[in-house]
Amino acid sequence: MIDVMKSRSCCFLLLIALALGYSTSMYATEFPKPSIKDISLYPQQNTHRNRLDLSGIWNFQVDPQEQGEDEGWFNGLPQPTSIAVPGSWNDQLENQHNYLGCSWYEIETFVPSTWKNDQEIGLRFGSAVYMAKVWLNGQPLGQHEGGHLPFAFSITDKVKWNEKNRITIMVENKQQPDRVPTGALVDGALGSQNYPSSNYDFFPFSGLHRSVWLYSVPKTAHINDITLTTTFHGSTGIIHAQIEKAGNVQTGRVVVSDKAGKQLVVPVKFRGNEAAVDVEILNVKLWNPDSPFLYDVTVELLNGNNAVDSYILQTGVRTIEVKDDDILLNGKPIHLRGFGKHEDFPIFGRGVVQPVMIKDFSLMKWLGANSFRTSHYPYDESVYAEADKQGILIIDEMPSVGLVFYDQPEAIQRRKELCDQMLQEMITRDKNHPSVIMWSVANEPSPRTLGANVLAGTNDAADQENRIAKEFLGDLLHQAKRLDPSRLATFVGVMGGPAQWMEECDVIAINRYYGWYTSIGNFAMAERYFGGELDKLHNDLKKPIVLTEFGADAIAGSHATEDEMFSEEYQQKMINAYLDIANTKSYVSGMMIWAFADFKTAQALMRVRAMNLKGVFTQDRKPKMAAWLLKKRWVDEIQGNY
Ligand code: BDP
Repeated sequence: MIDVMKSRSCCFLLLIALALGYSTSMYATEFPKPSIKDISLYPQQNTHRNRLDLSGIWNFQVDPQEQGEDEGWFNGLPQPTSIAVPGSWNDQLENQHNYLGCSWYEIETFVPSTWKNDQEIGLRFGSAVYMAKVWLNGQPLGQHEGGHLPFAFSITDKVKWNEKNRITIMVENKQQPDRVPTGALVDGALGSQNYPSSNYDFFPFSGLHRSVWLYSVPKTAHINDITLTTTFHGSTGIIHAQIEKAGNVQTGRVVVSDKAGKQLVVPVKFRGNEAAVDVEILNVKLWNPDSPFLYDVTVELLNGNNAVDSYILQTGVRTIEVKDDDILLNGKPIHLRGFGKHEDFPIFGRGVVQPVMIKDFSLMKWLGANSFRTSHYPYDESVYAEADKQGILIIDEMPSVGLVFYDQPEAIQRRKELCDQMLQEMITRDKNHPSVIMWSVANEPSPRTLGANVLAGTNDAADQENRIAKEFLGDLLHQAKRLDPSRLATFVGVMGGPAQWMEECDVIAINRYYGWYTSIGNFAMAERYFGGELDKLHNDLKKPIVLTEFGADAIAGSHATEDEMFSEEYQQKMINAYLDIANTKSYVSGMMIWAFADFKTAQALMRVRAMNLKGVFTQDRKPKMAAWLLKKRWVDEIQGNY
């Protein structure tokens, strides 16, 4: 499947290049790229598999002159300091907040000797923002581009037994226009108006943001990949399992069990390395936000009667589709009530903080939310597992924020290659979570006319930009549907962006800021524009609409008796007004407030103290007035339906 995608996207890139009169050039790689297949099954500890979390204090050294590779720092850092992993480096060490250049991490560890016999060993990084090169015992393992998504290398032949192994990773997060997310763009929407300069509105936190795992799987035979999809007919549920394995066994079994201990066992027969089975569940308990019922699905490889490998997933039986103006979960219309969020917390930066993750779910439940979008990148794996358990729906967004289609063809082509890779990585990683109902392939791809320093362009230039944008985004949407026909696909449209770009989306997802960036302080005008635009969009595109962002900055504790920006009252009034208008439009299938909590940004005139203050909670999760409003509206509203 991945090969088909690759060839399609190559054709697409070639077409762009030919249309624009440029020749294609491949980017040279000195270090091999990891295989995307290796991230499909999260490291698991069970009878047959092992894992060792390398989170903790690592050695660290910045390398602003980029001399480390020449000087062989992969054989030992010359002057290391300490750093915690996971966690962004920016706020752990003084004078590094704005440093985005090369930095080196190093740790020494034994590999458990019990893994020596009949185990294949891997090394997996959950997220290295943005570009990473990895060495084991001074030998290059490979490189990976793109933060927020995992990568893994097989290290079986390189492990030293009964002595320490040195793992070294060099990471850099330079903001460049041909990267995804898109870095500094002279005439981007944010222009060079922020520091550090990027074409997106969150701080470019850098480093190892998620766990690093050593893991092992049985060498003679192991499961490489499992894809679960579900459906139901009447009261019978079906879990369809597609399995890929390596090694010389030809049989296996799938065991589905519920919490009461009831088990269904279906034998598996491989043809080559692949097999597919359906497990039928009578009197199925469907998964939905009111009752997020999960089944354990255990896949085993058998040698005779003996299991030689196993992997356990939890899944919920549910369907998701669009019909006319509705999003249907299990055949019933669903209204998304939720937020756009960020992974962001003081000092941790974008590093995973599990108490905050749990707190966020608790707060979402407290105010009656049923959904969120992983703006603007896939989140830590633990977030999805929790959403599965708690019945929270996710729009899973890849890191393609700040895309433009009017700069150098080479840059557009390179971003497309990266988007293709990231889409495959995201779907490979997250495809088995019932909570994920929709893929978002981009946030606010922007036309040139929204740029900060735009000079008038020609009509031809605008036509060309539209053509490229539609093909670029259309191809990503098609790829998402091809890789995963069981979910919806969309991208999030920017205010002022062309509606025609969104024609291929299953759901129209838009961000709107009437009353904030336009019609400032004028609620009546904001309401008129907003309502009018919704009707027009629906009339043109005839699909359900989800507002994926709307809101206003509010400084916690700032109050006003009249409409005044940055006061808590203004934020609350604006959110209330948008929700009221949406309630009058039957085609609006969701309202997601921007944002869940205040978060760190680059420095800019619009961002006091380098913070985006549109959170309904503060960065340390204290409610503003808007949170109480939502609780009132949503907890009342949800009585009896999800
Ligand atoms: C939207 C972006 C989001 C920003 C938000 C804002 O999608 O990342 O943080 O605007 O300006 O355009 O607050």
